Amino acid sequence: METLIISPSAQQLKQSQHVLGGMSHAHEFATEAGTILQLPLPLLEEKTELDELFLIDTIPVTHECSFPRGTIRYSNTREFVFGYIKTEQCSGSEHLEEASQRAYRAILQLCLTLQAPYLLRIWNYVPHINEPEGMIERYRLFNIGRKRAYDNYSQIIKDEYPAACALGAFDNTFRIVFLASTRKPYYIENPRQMNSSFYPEQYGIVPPLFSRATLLPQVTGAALFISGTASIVGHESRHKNNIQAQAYETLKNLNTILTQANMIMKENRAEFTDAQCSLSLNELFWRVYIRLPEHLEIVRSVMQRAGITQAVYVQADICRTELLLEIEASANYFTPQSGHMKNA
Ligand code: 3EB
Repeated sequence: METLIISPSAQQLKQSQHVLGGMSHAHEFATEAGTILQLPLPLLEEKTELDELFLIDTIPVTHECSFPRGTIRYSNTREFVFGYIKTEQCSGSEHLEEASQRAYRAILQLCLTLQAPYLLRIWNYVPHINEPEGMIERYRLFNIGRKRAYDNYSQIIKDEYPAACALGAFDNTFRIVFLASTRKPYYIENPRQMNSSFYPEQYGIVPPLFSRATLLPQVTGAALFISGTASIVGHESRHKNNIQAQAYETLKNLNTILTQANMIMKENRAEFTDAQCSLSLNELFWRVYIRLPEHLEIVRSVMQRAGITQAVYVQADICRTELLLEIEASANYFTPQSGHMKNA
């Protein structure tokens, strides 16, 4: 069985480790290997470990092809595929709803073809996400396209969805990044938040489809992917115009999601080969999306008070206009035998 390890840098690759792919904020990325997406969002703080890389213990093969409206690039092994699809969204180009549906169908078809039907994580970067196109907000059009594609592929995706995030992009490139596996993850919800597929229609006639986290059992423990998480309780946005209160509410949600993951680890010890069954907030790798750069200091001090230092802060628009930040995280649970250092 292959092992996927999440890492914030490619500095200390072991002999047997290869970069499957990942996301980088670094201006230049040293290795040509794998599929690396340079995130086009402004970085709010310079630091050394800026990446979210997926390392793998077999040699991946990388493919890139262009099609009339964009490119798809991916790297895969027998058990994993990581890739992205990029589409230019210029004036007069296809409607976002169409673009979203077409991109999602391409991803789902690829995963089906590669026999890696379980999407673990999707990152969506939608140009001008809060702006209307015609009468409807672009995020809502994006949601319509996503659901149409998922409905077309109900043989591989139904009722349970990958962990995800949806942010704005400041350029005209619509990017969807994905990680899929041959193995099925646990899908985790947050008891403080409504399952997004049941959101009422005030947020759009078609709901966003994602779970709050996914947890993949591995020989070395598990990989955890926590979705973009915001100041939402039930289905309602909380603390309009109050960045500090939104940051605290978001951390409460994240803490609850992590507790759910830790619980699954405890309840399924055997499957997780006796891995450490509890991670704390400071052992995760964090990415914090902030709408207004001037809020950086307030958000960072809330994070630091929660003991979180391994965080990358970037500027992005959030999918609901009243939300001022969104936070996501990933981490490895390790077994004592796996010979890995802890995340932190
Ligand atoms: C929320 O909880 C905030 O549309 O894929 C978070 C994660 C959010 C994923 C998505 C949206 C998405 O509804 C927004």
